[in-house]
Amino acid sequence: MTTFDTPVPTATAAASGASATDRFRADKSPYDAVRDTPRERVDLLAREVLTAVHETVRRHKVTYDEYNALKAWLIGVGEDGEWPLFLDAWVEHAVEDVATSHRSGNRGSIEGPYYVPNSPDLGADGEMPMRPDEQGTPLVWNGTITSTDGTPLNGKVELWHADADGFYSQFAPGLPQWNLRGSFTTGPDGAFRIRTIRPAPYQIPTDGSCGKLIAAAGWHAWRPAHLHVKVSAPGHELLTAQLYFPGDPHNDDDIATAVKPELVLAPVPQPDGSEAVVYDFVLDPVR
Ligand code: MBD
Ligand code: FE
Repeated sequence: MTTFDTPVPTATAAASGASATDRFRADKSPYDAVRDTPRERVDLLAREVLTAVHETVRRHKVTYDEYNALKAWLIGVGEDGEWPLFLDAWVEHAVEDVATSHRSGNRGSIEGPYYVPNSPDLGADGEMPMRPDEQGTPLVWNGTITSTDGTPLNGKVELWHADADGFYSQFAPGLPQWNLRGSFTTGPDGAFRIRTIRPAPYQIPTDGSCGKLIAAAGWHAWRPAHLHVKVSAPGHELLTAQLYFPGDPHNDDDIATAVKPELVLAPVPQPDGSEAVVYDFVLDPVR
């Protein structure tokens, strides 16, 4: 089944799901939010979601077999560690839309399950950590961070993305810890220059419970190729976004519903085979 001279990373749903679950739990703020949400709010939201479920059951005459299939599937999502994946793929986009609707700067997109804080600081101009033989078209990205009034900002771009096989470091085995994860800090001119490679389109793990839902419903598992960023500056709202590439067949058909037209890059092929791109960020001051 395998050859022994070429180790091929096998990313299982259970392994990347367990990593995503551990990563989420390591950050205490979600549990603070559980404690801090008022009883009236929990009552309202929980009751409304349950009522929507009851209405679906009645409207479509859901059977006991279907109810038990749901129960088995929900148990499996937890066992596979896929709650972060499930929620970020099918729910987060609506939360993101509400959370950023007031902004006049960039609004961004969902975070997804694979962010890791404190990636290596590479200054204002640097190359993402990558293997010597990292595959993929080289991408050189020039940009600035400014405030909504045009003032350049001393800020930070945290960038993380999959490799040319669609794998994220720290969630798939066999990759260096910080592969394709880095932080770029801007000076007083707000400018940064990032060298990386173009990631591949990404298929969410198909061997776990999310994959079973996708197969059972006849959906597909693809996200278009994307770069993830968190852009921050003192006194400004944190921007979480993703950037996409023109012509990707899944830009119009993203399993996570996270593509917006203003997030599609316009890379320009260069004589040396690389691509150059300009993309700037505008942050809203904290209200
Ligand atoms: C990803 O890489 C991702 O960005 C999202 C939103 C969901 C699953 C995998
Ligand atoms: Fe992603």
